[in-house]
Amino acid sequence: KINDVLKYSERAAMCTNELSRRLFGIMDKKKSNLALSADVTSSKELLQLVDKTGPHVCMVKTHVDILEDFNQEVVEKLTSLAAKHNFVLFEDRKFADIGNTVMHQYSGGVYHISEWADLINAHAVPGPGVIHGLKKIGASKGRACLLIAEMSSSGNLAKGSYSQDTVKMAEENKDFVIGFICVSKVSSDPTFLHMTPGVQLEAGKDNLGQQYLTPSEVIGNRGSDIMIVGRGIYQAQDPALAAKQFQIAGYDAYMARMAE
Ligand code: S5P
Repeated sequence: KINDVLKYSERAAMCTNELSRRLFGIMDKKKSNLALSADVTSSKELLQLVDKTGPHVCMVKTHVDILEDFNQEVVEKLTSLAAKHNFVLFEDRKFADIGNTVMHQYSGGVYHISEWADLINAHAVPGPGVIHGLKKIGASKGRACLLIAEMSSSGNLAKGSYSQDTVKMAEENKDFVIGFICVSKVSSDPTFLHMTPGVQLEAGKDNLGQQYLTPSEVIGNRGSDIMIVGRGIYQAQDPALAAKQFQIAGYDAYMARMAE
């Protein structure tokens, strides 16, 4: 069997990393390859949004540093919602510094990200030291990391040999790196998760360089595993309904891919 025809449950069984196994398991159980990008700026709004859309998602991605009123209680409540709805919590911090600095940024400061986020991400630009620093903090807590192999924004520099070298860096750190932020299938290893931002029900762009693809393009044609949707859900009239629509579109695209 090649990667494309493996089910989530089969891929879960192949994973040695606890978090990737859990995430594939959630995708299978909830029939969802949808991640909500919960980019709102008030905690109340964030928690309401996550509670409403929780049944439809396998993961919630946060930018806690955009919250106007961040406090410890917010992450406690987010963690309870993650347990209630069974999803993975991903803090989109995009670490991009030397190992020693990212260790502090991950564990300390105001946010203590390593205490509550299951998943984080990092740019590969500093070299493997960034992964080694993050791993020192996160691995023993059962956390994991994605590397940003590609970006969705126009004119970005993460392409060609940079993307390829990022994949190599992930392969060399498979105990902690479980996949990629990317817009194409960058690895054929079925234990790596490909996660793609820049998704709306219709293709297009915003006025600051973001480029949107559809669920069927991302999951069906490009072979990504998880689609990350922000404004397509939280700016909709009815975010729960929008989440449900994305869930169905993404899962249908996965089923169609399996049937090919
Ligand atoms: O290349 C990227 C990587 C990320 S993680 N492009 C992105 O847009 N993102 C994030 O995905 C971005 O920070 C935002 O939180 C989300 C996309 O949001 P949307 O509102 O455009 O769907």
